[in-house]
Amino acid sequence: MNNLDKAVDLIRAGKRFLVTAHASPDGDALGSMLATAHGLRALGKEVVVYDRDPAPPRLRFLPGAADVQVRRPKEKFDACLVHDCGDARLLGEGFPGKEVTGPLVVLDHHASVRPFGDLELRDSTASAVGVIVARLLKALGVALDKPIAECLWCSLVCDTGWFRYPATDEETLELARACVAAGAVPWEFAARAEEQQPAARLRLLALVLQTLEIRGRLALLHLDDELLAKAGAPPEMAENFANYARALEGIEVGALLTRTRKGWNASLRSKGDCDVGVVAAKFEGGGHRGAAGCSLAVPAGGDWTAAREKLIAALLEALGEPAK
Ligand SMILES: [Mn+2]
Repeated sequence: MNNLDKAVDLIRAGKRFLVTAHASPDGDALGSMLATAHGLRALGKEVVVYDRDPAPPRLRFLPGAADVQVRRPKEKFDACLVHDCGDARLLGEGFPGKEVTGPLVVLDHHASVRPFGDLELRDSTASAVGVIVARLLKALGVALDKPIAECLWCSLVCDTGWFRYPATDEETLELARACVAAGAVPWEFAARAEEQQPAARLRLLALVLQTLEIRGRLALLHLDDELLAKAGAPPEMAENFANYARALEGIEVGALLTRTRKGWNASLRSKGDCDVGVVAAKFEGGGHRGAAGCSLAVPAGGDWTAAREKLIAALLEALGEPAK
């Protein structure tokens, strides 16, 4: 029996399910877990959607997004479906134990992972977790209705960069077509998710772009509390700013290095042979070949510049560039 069939049996046999995703959910995490939640409810199941953090404001219009519970569940579930998460630590501190969650069914597409599920629906070739959710819902006989289609659309669009990243394949586009047929409206999603940006985000971008530093085929951007305060923006507004660094001519890897209270956070993007997921894994982070993230703690009294150079040296090494 394959894992998909096992998951179908587990879901058919259960009544109450916890549905979750990695902390600080992005469009794929949020869209895929909400699609699962709608699908399970369509089967008459009781569902609690939990995440350590609420849906990002720009995606709170998605059906069900406002109901994501951040209070830690205490009741017992028959099983827990975990989305877009290659490492249990990414669920965040305080994630409930098995006595609450029941067995963990992991739906994920990360390649660099520490598997932790009791049942894994893992496919590193899937362009978004929404693709894996769609397979599961199809196997369960759940029809694609409008709320499911809108959530899956969000998952697809966010993780494929509007259908352009390398994992975008026929299955992705066929699912996208099915979502539109079921009522997802591409421009409606775009207009709400991307054409309502707070001015503070653009102000922050303008400040961050001025920090550009180029080292061979590596382009670096910098972010810290001072820039955030100047722009009046929260740090999550800088999501995907590293894409601007990657998009430069002659550059293969773009990185946004954020100085936090605890150390450096690196948001990494690659467009060539350099696998930034592998680099991030060296610092206990993770992600994909083309997009990954990691952190490097700086202890009190530690050397911030040296820590930053350590990250940069790892990137230059992965790029085959001489460190200087
Ligand atoms: Mn994802």
